[in-house]
This record gives sequence, C-alpha cells and structure tokens, in this order.
Amino acid sequence: ERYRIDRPVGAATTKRAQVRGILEQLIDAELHPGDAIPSERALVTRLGVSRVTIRQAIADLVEAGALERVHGKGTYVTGPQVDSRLHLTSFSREMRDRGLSPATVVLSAAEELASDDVAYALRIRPNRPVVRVERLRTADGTPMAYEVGYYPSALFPGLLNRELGSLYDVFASEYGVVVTSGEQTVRAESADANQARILGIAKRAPLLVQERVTYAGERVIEMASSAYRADRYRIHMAITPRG
Ligand code: 16G
Repeated sequence: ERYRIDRPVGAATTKRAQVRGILEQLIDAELHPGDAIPSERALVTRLGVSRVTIRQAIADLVEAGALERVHGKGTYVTGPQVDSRLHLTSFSREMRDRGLSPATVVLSAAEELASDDVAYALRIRPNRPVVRVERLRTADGTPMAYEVGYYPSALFPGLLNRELGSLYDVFASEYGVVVTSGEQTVRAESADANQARILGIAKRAPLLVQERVTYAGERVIEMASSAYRADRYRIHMAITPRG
C-alpha cells in the first residue's frame, strides 16, 4: 500500500518532514505498540527516498516519543502517552476519557492485618483487617502503572469475591460508596527489579509514583500507591496567578 503526503508540498515542507508524515501514517495503519518498524533498507525501497532522509525522519519520531530505539535490537513503536489532568478519577475512567482501553491484571489480592502505617492512613486501629490489592494497569495493552492499594475490610465485606478490574466502579455499584475527595502526592522513583519486570521496562527506569488517600465523605476508603511509567505518563497542570 502507498501512503500519501497530505501536506501541500511547498517550499516550507522539507523532504524530511514529508517522510516523517508518511512514516506516521504507516505506523498508524499497519503497526501496534511494541512492533518493530521496517528496516531502513526496506523503507528506502518502499518510499523511494534516500537512506539519509529515512534516518532523519526516524530520529524526529524518536525525539517526539512515537518511536523508541532499543540498543542492539531495533526501533519500535511506543505505546500511548497519557497526560494526566490530576482529577479525582479512577484509572479506568482516565484511560477511557483519552480513548484508550483500560485493562487490569490482578497480581495479588488478600486480606491482612493493617500495619501501623496503613492503619494510620486509613484511620483504623492497627491490626484491623484490610484488603491489599496489587494490580498491573494497562492502556491499549501497554503496561502503564503498578498499583498497590489497601481497603478497610469493614467497609467492603466480600471484596475479594468481586471482579477487581475497576475498584471505584465496584465500590459504587456493590457498596454504594462513591469517592468524593482525595489527597495525593507525586514523587520520582527508579524502578526496582520487580516493578521493571511487571511494567516491561529497564531496571532503574524512571517512575512517577503517586500516593493517594481517598475519601467518601468523612471516611477514608483507600490508601494506594500507583507507580506510573514516566515514559508513558506525565502530569498536566493548568496554572493561574496566585491570588
Ligand atoms: C487511580 C488511583 C488509585 C485508584 C484507582 C482506581 C491514582 C494515582 N490512583 O489509579 O488510587 O485505586 O485509580 O481505579 O490516580 P479503578 O476504578 O480503575 O480500579
């Protein structure tokens, strides 16, 4: 199949930009995140432009984050880039709002007794039962975040028997608990071996770790830590003058 140059070919459009546009169309139409792009030689033949131009266009797409080079292997199509607006939403909803399809792998879910830290955050007594849920969150099949959350068992009896794909949906539909506010921090961390394996990134790759305490009215219903891949996720803030 042939890809066409949409932009008018004028003096302002360089060959490099045209080839970049064509490569973008080709990626959209034929490739998925994680796929390798065709070799430079194949692209030269297919697009009928020089190898230098192909290289420049690929370099531009790497710079823009659409492609990534894996040393000694090749150049691959990257996954979705999400700009979080920091609203009080669930992962599932945030991804859907961006046209991405969320999915969840429940890595572990079990009841345990609250440690002092967990109890303090959830405002319950230490050693009261809590449900700990460990999940991998994906968007369009790309690993985005590794999450660990704690939920008071007293508020959510039978939680372990539920489908834990969207917790906020389960809280609302099964328990009538609707999230009303939260407090959150963000910090940088580098992936340990476990996080790297689960998220499919290199060990020590950067993560944005968001820690959240979530309320339904006056009650604390969640303490959670979400480690987002920094290459897939960034935080967007609208800023206004200080009043
Ligand atoms: C978000 C929350 C997380 C919550 C989850 C619920 C952050 C940093 N964390 O990932 O605390 O458990 O949403 O999403 O935003 P769910 O309803 O899809 O399970």
